[in-house]
Amino acid sequence: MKTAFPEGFLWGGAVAANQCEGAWLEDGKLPNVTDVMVGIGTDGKHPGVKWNDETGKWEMALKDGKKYLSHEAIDLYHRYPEDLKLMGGMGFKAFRTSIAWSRIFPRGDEEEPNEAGLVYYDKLFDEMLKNGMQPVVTLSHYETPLYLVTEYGGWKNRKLITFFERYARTVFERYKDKVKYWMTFNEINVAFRMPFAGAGILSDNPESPVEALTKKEIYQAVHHEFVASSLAVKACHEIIPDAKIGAMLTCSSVATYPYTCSPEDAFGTLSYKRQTYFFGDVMCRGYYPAYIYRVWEEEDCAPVMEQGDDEILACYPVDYLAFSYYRSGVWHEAEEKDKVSEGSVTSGSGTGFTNPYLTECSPAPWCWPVDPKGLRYTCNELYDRYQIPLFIVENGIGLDEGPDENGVINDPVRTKYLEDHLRQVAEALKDGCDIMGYLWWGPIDVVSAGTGEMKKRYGFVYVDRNNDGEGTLARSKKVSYERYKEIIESNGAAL
Ligand code: BGP
Repeated sequence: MKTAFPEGFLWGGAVAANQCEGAWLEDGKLPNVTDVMVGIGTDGKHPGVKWNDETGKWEMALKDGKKYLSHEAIDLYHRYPEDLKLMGGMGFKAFRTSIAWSRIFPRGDEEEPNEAGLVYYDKLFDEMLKNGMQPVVTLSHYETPLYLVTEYGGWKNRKLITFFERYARTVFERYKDKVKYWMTFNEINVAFRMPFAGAGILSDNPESPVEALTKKEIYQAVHHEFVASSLAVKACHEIIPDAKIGAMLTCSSVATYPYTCSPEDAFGTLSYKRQTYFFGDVMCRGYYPAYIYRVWEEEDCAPVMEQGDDEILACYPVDYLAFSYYRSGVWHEAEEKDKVSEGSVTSGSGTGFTNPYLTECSPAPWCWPVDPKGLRYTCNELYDRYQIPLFIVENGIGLDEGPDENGVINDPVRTKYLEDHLRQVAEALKDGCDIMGYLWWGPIDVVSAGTGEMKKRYGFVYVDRNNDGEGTLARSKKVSYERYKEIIESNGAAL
């Protein structure tokens, strides 16, 4: 059987420490930013922090009556041998997770790492390798240590570059023989839409932790992240010469289509897409794109840069571009431009207008439009623009499901989503796009990042836990499990 997928294609799945590990304060770990939010979408703008008048600083203040499901999550921290065996059972070649930065440097500013945290990831990566999977590791998946935010102001503060570089060098040294695929910041381009989760920053306004942040502050934080990311690329190449390190962006917004063929909608779409490209342009090309200088000048929001920063960006661009893709969007200039002028660079996937040409969407209340061809479109756009390898590190559909009376979890919608998207990946490969691999988001049910629910399930493996936090945590295979296995076994020929 013929397949478009190259030999060595990295088939697999992806999760993030904060959505699956649980054990949020175990073995020396301290909170990170996502630990004080139920969901980054639901209370990202009003996280569990309060202003302390005496110290003049923010401090953690979890909200009464809220369920922070991620604190225990699916307890992967203790159950990883069983879980990784299940992943290996599908024939995964790669498994993506993040290192929880605050397991390694609990506050974030220590000189020495926490050995217990390092030991945990040693065991986790060994187990992945034992089950035939290459670890693919994100250095921070919305996981800035909270202490760095409350004490230092998060990424607004240039000191975080030093702390991040120390952390990156520590884990590169420790795992250099085990991990050959790295990424710096998960979905770095959400910084404007979700500044606390994405860029680990809070305002200095006691009334408004997030909404009072200025654009200038966000550009500043992002600039620091860019420099930190480049220094991590440098360190990775020095310490692990045979490793690859990438940028990671949410690229659902790359598949944004003009609502009409009016030049207004066409240019509006371009401007909207630039809110995502901005991040790729700096990290893949190594310099700020021309169009951003106009924004900085007109809106007086240019970040302060130090001498030598441009050289760091230029010398250490990323090796590949990793991205998530879930859905496409529609841009209607007349309706959307007000929202844009409020938020200028508000990247991520705007919901936009309903696309009448798309007939499927994920179930309510999430309602994400399903657009497999949008994935081919995205691959082509990104490859045309950057000409570096692409890595699809998140794609999937969240469904509310459970076992039927016979204990079977039948999920044909997930299987169809998987097949339809993979067929479009095959098309993109035929188009000439260089794609390293495809990782399904949440191959085992995890806590949703956006809403903090268990109910929004992406897995081929079901986890018995509900939105109230009840359940045995037992794992069981859904029907889609065998189909993904078959596709992987045939290297895509069975599609
Ligand atoms: C991406 C995040 C993931 C993930 C996924 C699905 O933006 O990188 O962490 O969870 O989206 O989103 P959700 O969990 O909100 O359905």
